[in-house]
Amino acid sequence: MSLLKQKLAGILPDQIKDIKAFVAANGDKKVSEVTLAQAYGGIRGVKALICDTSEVPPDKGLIIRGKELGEITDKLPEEILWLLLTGELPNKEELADLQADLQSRQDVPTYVWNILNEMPSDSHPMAMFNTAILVMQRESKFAKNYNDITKAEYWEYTLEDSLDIIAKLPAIAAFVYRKRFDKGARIEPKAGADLGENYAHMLGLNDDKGAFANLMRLYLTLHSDHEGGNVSAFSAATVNSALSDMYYSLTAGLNGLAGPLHGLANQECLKWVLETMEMFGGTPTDEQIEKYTWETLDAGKVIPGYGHAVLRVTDPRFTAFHAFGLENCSDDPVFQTVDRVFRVVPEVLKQVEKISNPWPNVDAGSGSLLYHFGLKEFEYYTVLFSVSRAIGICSQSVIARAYGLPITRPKSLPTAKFKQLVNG
Ligand code: CMX
Repeated sequence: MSLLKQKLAGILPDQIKDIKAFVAANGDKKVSEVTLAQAYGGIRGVKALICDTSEVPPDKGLIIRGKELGEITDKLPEEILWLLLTGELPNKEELADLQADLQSRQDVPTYVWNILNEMPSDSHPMAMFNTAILVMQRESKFAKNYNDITKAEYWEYTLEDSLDIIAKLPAIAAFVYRKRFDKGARIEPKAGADLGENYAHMLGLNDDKGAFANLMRLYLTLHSDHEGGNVSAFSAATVNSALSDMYYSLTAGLNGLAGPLHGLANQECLKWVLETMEMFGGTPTDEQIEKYTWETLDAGKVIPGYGHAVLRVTDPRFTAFHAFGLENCSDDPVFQTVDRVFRVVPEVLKQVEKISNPWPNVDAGSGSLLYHFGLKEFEYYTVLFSVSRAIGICSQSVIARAYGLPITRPKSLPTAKFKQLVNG
């Protein structure tokens, strides 16, 4: 048994007992109320979901298992996976065991390459990536064993599927890139490389100094989890609550990530930055950025990479990417533009009354760093986000199955019934 599974088998029973007792003693206590505006407003702020892997306080941003992001940006994605699942960072032996386990699972079935090769050449990279995951559903150990296992064992098979998927995603994502953008033959994984390093290697971009591998590690760490209510995590959790296996659940979540108001914003954001540069013939001045920001808003469009449904401060994930940019590509004109946009756009958005949060989110800067290292096909960026988000979605699902959370089923009402409720 892997050390991760041993660890979880050791800690979960007490956690489950504690939760059962907590709910039994306090089940009728009120924790949230729902206003009509919330019902018609994307259920914002209603506290009705459980997520023990991470939390996003509006004034702080992402906290993973009690650790603020600034404390863990130097960690490997594998360490973050362990942290999300167990609540602790792994020691050296545990990390090595997890890495060896993932490496033993990284072979991708040949039919995945065949199916990707047959997809239309103008397919969106996210459609290719999600198709590849979904077509592997036949490998699900949860689905294969469902009729023979007890509810108490669900988490173990969800963990098995999760590790199988997470281990394969870098190779699949790298192939989607090389295939979709005519970059040449598929590159085999590098023996002994960690997840981020291997992903960078298989993408096949020039990385003499290893800085791109570092960016991939950071990228996979920063996007991994963002509590339970975001579209990708919530969609995946809802599907998983029906006991659909991880292949079905993860693709459901990642299909949500493919939307322009969620993960696709990173591609939109770089597009907006490059448009600004093209319009003004190079790195624009503050005044030019301000002008283009107003033009975008007046045209009824959003400024991608800015605003957030929960956050009310600069996203610490943006801060981490920004720090990486200052260290690794401060003389790059695209990064310089992102830096300038960061100075100007919040001041403009503050003047628009309806906007709750004028500050940059995770997507505002990451594209410029990828662009710097030659990953210029911004339609691909949400795939990168997905490889990382899979780590959080899978972790949340393992925990949810361990807690035995039931099928998700909030109550909906027709507008006429809401009118009756409000008017008495
Ligand atoms: N530019 C222009 N208008 C914006 C805006 C922005 N960056 N952020 C919010 N607004 C607008 C909203 O569109 C909304 O307008 P309407 O009432 O006319 O529809 C209004 O301000 C109020 O929105 P809000 O309460 O501030 O924000 P929401 O919780 O409704 O939406 C988000 C949050 C992220 C969808 C929104 O800020 C947005 O569209 N940002 C740009 C896209 C983006 O960067 N998305 C990535 C988010 C991170 C992620 O999930 O990956």
